[in-house]
Amino acid sequence: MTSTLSPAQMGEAARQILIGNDRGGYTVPNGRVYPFQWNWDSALVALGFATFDLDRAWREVETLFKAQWPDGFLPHIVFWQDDAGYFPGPSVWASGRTPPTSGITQPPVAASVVRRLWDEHEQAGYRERLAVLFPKLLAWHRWFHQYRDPQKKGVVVAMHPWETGRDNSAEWDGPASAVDVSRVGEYQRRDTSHLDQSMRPTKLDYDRYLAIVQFGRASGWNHQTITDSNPFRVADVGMTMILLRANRDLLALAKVLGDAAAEREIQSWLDLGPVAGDYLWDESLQAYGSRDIITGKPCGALTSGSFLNFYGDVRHAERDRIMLAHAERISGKVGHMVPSLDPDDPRFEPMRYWRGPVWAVVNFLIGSGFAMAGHDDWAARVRRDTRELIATTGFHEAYNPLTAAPSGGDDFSWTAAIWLAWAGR
Ligand code: 9WN
Repeated sequence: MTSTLSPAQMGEAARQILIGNDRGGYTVPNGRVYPFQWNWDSALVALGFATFDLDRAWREVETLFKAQWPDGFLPHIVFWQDDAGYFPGPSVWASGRTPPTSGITQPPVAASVVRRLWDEHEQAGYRERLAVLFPKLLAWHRWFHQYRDPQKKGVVVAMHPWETGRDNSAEWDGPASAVDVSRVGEYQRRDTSHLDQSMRPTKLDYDRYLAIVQFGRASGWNHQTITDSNPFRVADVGMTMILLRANRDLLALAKVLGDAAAEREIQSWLDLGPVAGDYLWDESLQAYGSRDIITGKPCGALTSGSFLNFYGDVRHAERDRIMLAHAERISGKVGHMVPSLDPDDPRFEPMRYWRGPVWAVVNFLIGSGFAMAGHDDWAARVRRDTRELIATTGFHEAYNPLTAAPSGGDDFSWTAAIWLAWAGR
């Protein structure tokens, strides 16, 4: 696919990807590499469906919530059917649930998606579906505040790099180095049989991923045990800002439904926003960043997650100015914003997954944040760069910020969805 396609042809190609990856009520991120339902992929994919099939969009989110656990937890993968093409599959997670699921979660974008479905599309006929989804969303957010914010700072503590959705970000290198990998044992990765190893996390990364899964599994996926003693516990700037935004959106939905008790509860979470902002501001980096809550140390990396402060509506005049100066500096180094790692960081690798490549979905969140904060030039820049990357190269998983070359899988559902809902509009 190249830029020779007209906008109408691009739209049709995007719709065909969603239709092709639809497995009946849920959409796989990519048929070969990721053959299950992923949490934040699915929610964002609903925005794409909403541009041509609103009922199907609501159904995507409803299907995801069918896998919610009784305590409100919403898993990062739902294994509606087994498939040997991905590792680790349901038998490794051993969640003991029906349907089988993983035991970790992912960035909570669902409430923000549901608010958009409600606000920007046909409402007639959807109020009852909103009323059914709302308590499920509320329960998931309550679960985050109960189990993932032990210090009550309004942050989200990720218990696994996979939870952040930014798997091998340089932020996790320090905290993950404390994870004991001596008893991981033999295993066979499947990702590297589909994709070039140079675009994927390393063997050491995978050993650590597996060791953390083994800890959770040994606990019987007991969320309190995980909160207290998981070997990896990091306040993630990305998930924190995404939950803050999602809480604002959930509050708006509580108002639609006239649920005053929920409004009060959600407002109490939002009141912690400035506390979270202070905790995640890294003085030596002069940027927002993640922080290891076991050692108390900042992770020391400026990533695309850092720019979600605007999306999270954590406002602070001086820090906002500094973040915009970072955007200016970085945009002078890469052809396409927003790289997943600062190109001035020695660990920057423009083709290796979350250590450099640009992700259309993250650009959508960052761009939306810039727009909400009134930084229209930056919002336009990020959207234009996303459009160019997709139009020039196709609907890939991610893109090299220097050359626009594709990184990872092709025919990617959420990239197609972001084209339909935002970048290609
Ligand atoms: C592990 C599906 C998912 C995304 C994540 C992305 C990648 C999985 C993997 O793919 O993670 O969850 O095996 O690499 O990092 O953000 O949800 O697209």
